[in-house]
Amino acid sequence: MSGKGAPELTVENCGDLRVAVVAAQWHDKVMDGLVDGALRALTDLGITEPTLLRVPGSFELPVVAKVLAQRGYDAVVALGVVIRGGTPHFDYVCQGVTQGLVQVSVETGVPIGFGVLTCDTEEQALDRAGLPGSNEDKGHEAVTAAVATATTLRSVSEPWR
Ligand code: DLZ
Repeated sequence: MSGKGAPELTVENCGDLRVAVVAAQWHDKVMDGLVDGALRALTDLGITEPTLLRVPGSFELPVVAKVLAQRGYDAVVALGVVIRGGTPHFDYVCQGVTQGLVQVSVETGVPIGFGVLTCDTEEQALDRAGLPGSNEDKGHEAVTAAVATATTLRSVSEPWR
């Protein structure tokens, strides 16, 4: 999957949204880039007081995302990095976190930004982490997508007659 074809999102009237970021701690250099990108995106959008929580690994992201969604946040952004090793563990962690986050989002109706990198190598992850020299900024993208979706949901949840 390449980053080509990504939309230029315009998100407006979102400064009042309550947004939480939950971030894993494995692969700290990559995570620093993802978290910085996410916080930069929130500042760009005028969202000044986000909540930032840390969990040990990506596998722990869905449970915390679910509680945040249930506590009234308008959008939650999950950040993590899973790098393939020599065992099938990679597949189980990737499957668990991806399916878990989709389930949380669909069951709660709260958009979850998917900022979890699943890479074969650390080099691939660094290239997507929004660091100096990276080609992509997935933390920033995940925030923008989640907030854009929250504004879309708000537009259909307000009474129109
Ligand atoms: C165990 C594990 C491994 C091998 N690799 C990663 C990884 O690359 N990225 C990540 O976020 N977490 C990893 N973990 C930890 C699991 O996500 C989880 O924290 C532990 O299995 C404890 O539940």
